Amino acid sequence: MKFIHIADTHLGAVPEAGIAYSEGRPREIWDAFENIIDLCESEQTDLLLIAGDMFHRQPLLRELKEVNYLFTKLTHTKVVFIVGNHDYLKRDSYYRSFQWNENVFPILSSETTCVSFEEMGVAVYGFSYETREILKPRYDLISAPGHYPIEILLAHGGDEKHVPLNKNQLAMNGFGYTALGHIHKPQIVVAPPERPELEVAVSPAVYAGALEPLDVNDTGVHGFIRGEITKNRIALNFEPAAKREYVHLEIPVHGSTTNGELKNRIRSEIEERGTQNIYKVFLKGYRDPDIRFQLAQMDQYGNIVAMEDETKPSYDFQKLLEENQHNLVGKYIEQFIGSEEGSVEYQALCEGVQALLG
Ligand SMILES: [Mn+2]
Repeated sequence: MKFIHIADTHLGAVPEAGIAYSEGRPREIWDAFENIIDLCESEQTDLLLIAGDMFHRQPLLRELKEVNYLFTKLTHTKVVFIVGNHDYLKRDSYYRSFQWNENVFPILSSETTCVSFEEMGVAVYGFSYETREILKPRYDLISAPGHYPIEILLAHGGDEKHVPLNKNQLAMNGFGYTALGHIHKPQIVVAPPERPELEVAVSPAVYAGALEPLDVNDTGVHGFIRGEITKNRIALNFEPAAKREYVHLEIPVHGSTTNGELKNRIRSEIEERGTQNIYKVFLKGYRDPDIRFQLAQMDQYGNIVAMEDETKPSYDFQKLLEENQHNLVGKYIEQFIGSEEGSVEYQALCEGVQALLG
């Protein structure tokens, strides 16, 4: 059985993306979702698993119609989804009354429910959020009943307020695969055994991660999981797919760095890492005390969402020492002068002088 596992698509989100990409970014989130549907169709994937937070907030009726239209393009793939904490099942949620196409099997109960596909020998288990938070570690109590050759758990959560997870419990839950959502960084929680015939049976559990990154701190690659599972064996691959990445860029500054030089430096660093990506820039080190960095000038591609100037002024300590021989500043400089740039002593010298002069 071939499957694709996605999570946290957050349709309807308006992510921070800089001047260049902010306007188009909500559409890109939808396009990423549509690309997955097209991929399922072209590969004739058997099962598409969506592990919660398909929407960023309560879906509008017309948005469900758009999603359902995309699902109707699938001639072979069955779709199973649960609802997460972002798009949780409010009392008047459109999820509750919507009529989905016949290949779509939403699990819209807050009780653990099973969706089965006899022809594939597959059953998917899961539950949806009816509230923004679920504090109980409910997945600890769910194990595979063993009624079908292939049993999958579709799950959302893993932090303190959203169904805390216990890795050891997951590993022993008996499911052929636990398809996780909620944590946006793709990661393996329980790895599949490399040689299942030799190893104690463990149940693999994986976060697909957000299909597209949504937050400036959500750095690194994003995409989805492509898998193939039989009764006794599973193959899993993470497939990078996101159009953009958030990148945290540290730029070291020196005593001779000017605005012009800094601007060129940032441009070439961004060109090297990709102008399609979205950046948070940190300036580090000791700057010429005469220079003020003009941060507004530095966003040449319109893809910097935040800049933090963490530089400190570097002083001409010899000159300061001469001018302050008989006061505290001079006494302080005497203690540290001559220490190597980059050492703790040098840092103490710079920060202490800055504090004393301030
Ligand atoms: Mn979530």
